Order: sequence, then C-alpha cells, then structure tokens
Amino acid sequence: MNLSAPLARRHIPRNLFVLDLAPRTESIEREVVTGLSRLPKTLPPKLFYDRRGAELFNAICGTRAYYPTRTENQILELSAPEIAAAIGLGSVMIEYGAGEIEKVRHLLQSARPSMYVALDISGDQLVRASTSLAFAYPWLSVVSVIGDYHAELEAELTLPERARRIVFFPGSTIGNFEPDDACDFLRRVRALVGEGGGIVIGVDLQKSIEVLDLAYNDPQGYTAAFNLNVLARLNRELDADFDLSTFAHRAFYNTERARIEMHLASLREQRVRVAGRSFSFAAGETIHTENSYKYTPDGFVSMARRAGFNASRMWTDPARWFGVFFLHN
Ligand code: AVI
Repeated sequence: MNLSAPLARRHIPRNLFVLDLAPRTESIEREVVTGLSRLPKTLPPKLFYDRRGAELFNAICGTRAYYPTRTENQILELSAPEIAAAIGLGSVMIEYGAGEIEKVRHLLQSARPSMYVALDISGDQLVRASTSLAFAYPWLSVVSVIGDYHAELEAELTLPERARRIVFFPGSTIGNFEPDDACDFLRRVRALVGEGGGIVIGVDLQKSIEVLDLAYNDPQGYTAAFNLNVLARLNRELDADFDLSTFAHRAFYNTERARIEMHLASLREQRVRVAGRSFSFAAGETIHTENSYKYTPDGFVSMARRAGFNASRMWTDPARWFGVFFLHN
C-alpha cells in the first residue's frame, strides 16, 4: 500500500498517521508449511483476515447465531459511562485487532483519550475504518498500525510519556490464544501500559453447548465460507491448488478443553501442492484452523492475576454470556 501517493494522501485526514508493520509473505509461507507438516495439520487463524475474510467476519458478527458481537456491544453501550470513568480522561488508548473500529466508539465521547492507536492485520479495512474515525473525531489523534499482536509498538512509535495507557481488546479475541499465550499476551500488555495503566478486554463466557455450536455453524453459512476462504487465500498467495469443493467446515465445542474448535475436513484422500511442496490428506483428515476458548469469570481473573494484574472489574449481560473486564494494578 503506497500511502505517500498523492491520490491516497488527499483521502487521509490530518489527524491520522498510518504505519505498516505487516508480516511479509515469506513469514506466512514458513508458518503455513510448518503447520501443514504437523500432525494434526494446523493453519494459523490470522490467515482468516484477508480482504474477503474480513468481510465474511463482519457478516458473521451480524448474524443472530453469533451472539458475542451484539452482546458485547450492549454491555459497552449500557456501561460506557462506568467503563470510561474507570479508564479516566486523556489516556492513550491502544486497540488490538481493531477491525471496523466500531466498539471503541462507545467509549470515545466519555473517555476523551488524547490518542487512539488501532492495530490490525487487515490493512485495507484498517485504513478505511481509521480514516472514517479520524474524520468523525477531528479532536482525536489517530494512529493506525497494520500488523499482528507481535508488532513491537514501542520500537516503532513514540507514545506520549505521561498519559495513562489503556489497551482496548474487545471481541473475545483473547479466546483465540492458547491459555499460556493468552497469559503471556496479558503480561506483555502489562509491560506496555506500565504502572497505572490497564486493559479493557472482552471475554466470551462458558454457556450451553447448543448456543456455542450454533454460533460457529450459522445457518447462513458465513462461518463455513470464512473458514474455507483460508484455502482460497493459499491458492492465491502461495500458489496452492486446494479444490475447495473437497473440503468442509467443521466446528464443535470441546467440553474438556472449554473451546470451540474449527477445522477444515478433507472429503477424500488427496494431495495438495502449497508453495512448491506436496501435502497428502487422508479422507476425513482435518486442518485445525482455530480454537476459541470460553472462560468462566473466575478462571479469567485468575489468569489475569498470573499475568500480574491485581485488580479487576467485570461488566456483563443479564444472561452472563459475555464479560467486559477492566484489569489494572
Ligand atoms: C475473532 N474471534 C474472537 C472470533 C471467535 O469467535 O473466535 C473468530 C471467529 N471464528 C469463527 N467465528 C468467529
């Protein structure tokens, strides 16, 4: 993306700064080849979010079956004044996985941060969404960083020294991390926000298997298309030859591990070429594409404690399907 081109520049508001720290294709290739060489085969969930994947994810969020988005939005809307009071005025807000940059809008008016940093792997969507945010909030300094969770923000960006740092991590994306990685992520957030800082984080809570299974098998088929789109992406970007009609979406709740698992099942025995290598699939063999862990409030708070946060507060909905936590010291 060449943002310095005159045409592009004219559409970038003055209060927006864009930084591209996206992982290069070579590193994606390495991760894909490693994942497909494992048994069981895996692919990293960040591959979901190319342009089409981001569109499909937005479609999922709008379905009746996928309750997390609307439930979290309701919590944020109802509790915005309390959450904003907990955050305090004039902070630097850093949102990981900002996507369409919608949820933070619930908090901006009352928390009035001095700077908002949005980080997301899906560059086109991020630039479009942060441009519209910067136009809508001309008083706010907006920085959009194209990159994944490992982007070294502080090495690339000078954050204001004295403002309180608040990470905003809605959507229960923490559920897509393995529990140890989730704890490490919270530890890194704690180091980034420092003494006095905190994190507002959305967490999907444990509930009935029927509700969970339906959320990842929506009747419209958006989740299936989202899952299969990964193979279309590999065909395009890594010169792969997956025949999408020979793979099927599978999603189910694993009760023992308290997680939804998403897989792509090969419907027949076959060989597929990816990045110049050949991978064989038995009939029924799956590629494990995502885990989405579901927490209990106590389980999540004890993980936050292990990560070093010693104070927490939770806002939830009447059915206690979703929790928005504020963790700080
Ligand atoms: C982004 N993440 C929190 C979603 C989830 O629910 O785990 C991704 C998703 N996968 C299928 N549907 C939604």
